[in-house]
Amino acid sequence: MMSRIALSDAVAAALAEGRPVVALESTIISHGLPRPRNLAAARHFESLLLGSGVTPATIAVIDGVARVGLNDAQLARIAEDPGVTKVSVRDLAPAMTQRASGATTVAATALLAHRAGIRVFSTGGLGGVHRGAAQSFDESADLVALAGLPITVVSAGTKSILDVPATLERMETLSITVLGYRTSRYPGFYLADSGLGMDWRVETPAEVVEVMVAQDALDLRRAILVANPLPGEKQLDPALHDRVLADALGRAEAEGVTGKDTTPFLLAYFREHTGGASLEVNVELAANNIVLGGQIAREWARRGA
Ligand code: PSU
Ligand code: MN
Repeated sequence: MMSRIALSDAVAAALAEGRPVVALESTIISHGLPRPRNLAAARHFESLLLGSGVTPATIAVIDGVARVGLNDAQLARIAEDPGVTKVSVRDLAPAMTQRASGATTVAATALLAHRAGIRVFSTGGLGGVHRGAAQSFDESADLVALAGLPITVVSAGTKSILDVPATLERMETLSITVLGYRTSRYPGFYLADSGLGMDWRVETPAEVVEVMVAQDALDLRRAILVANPLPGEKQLDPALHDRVLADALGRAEAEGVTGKDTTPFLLAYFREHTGGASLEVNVELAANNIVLGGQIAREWARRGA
């Protein structure tokens, strides 16, 4: 297995020396953010970690090679090549055998990060249960993947384009531990508060690491979701949000958008109809999660756990 996954020299050295590493997904670059902002954002995300002594490991499949840690040309390829597809867990093996290039979702990124020995992963917002899933069965593979991988994922909650209460119910069923970071209100991606509560709250990266250690002691191989809201003053205007969301869902239905195209479609709709404000919020919340992921990874490395 390992022979099919290529670690960059920087990531391999950091892991071998017990230094902190944070995994980053690439679908947010290829399908979540528009060109050319996506490449600038991808570089910015890496620089946030490098600046605090943490090694970034952006993950993607490039010409059939599953790569953990990308160089700048590979980052640019993900950002700029329209032939780069969205690769989830089930797509990994055929993408590799057919020498395809794909940006990895949260699910596929978490899998490759875990196989490489990385414990902390920062993203924007996870996939979840889509609205209307009772009919369409559209539930992101992110949830099932995280249910089976011992990795700590920092995210700004569940995208408000999804059915957030149903997503929390599924995470309970799948036994994904949810920790509110300095909040008891489950964050709503573009919004600081989804309107739903959480059972567990932590105040520090060290507390997150204690939960990781306790889960390891129980041999509980499931993800820990650290739900990290944007500060209230940085969230999208809630009235604008609610209006655009209703329109976006209507357009998706009218245009017959389904399956893996749904999330990119809704995110793009938001961008166009908020005058780019949702884009700024998306970059901001991802950066916020990357900073916290770096702090957790540093604490994890410090404990030598
Ligand atoms: N969060 C973002 N932007 C994104 C995504 C999440 O801020 O583009 C991507 C992630 O890669 C996630 C995927 O895994 O959307 C979920 O897609 P789906 O709903 O098709 O599973
Ligand atoms: Mn889906």
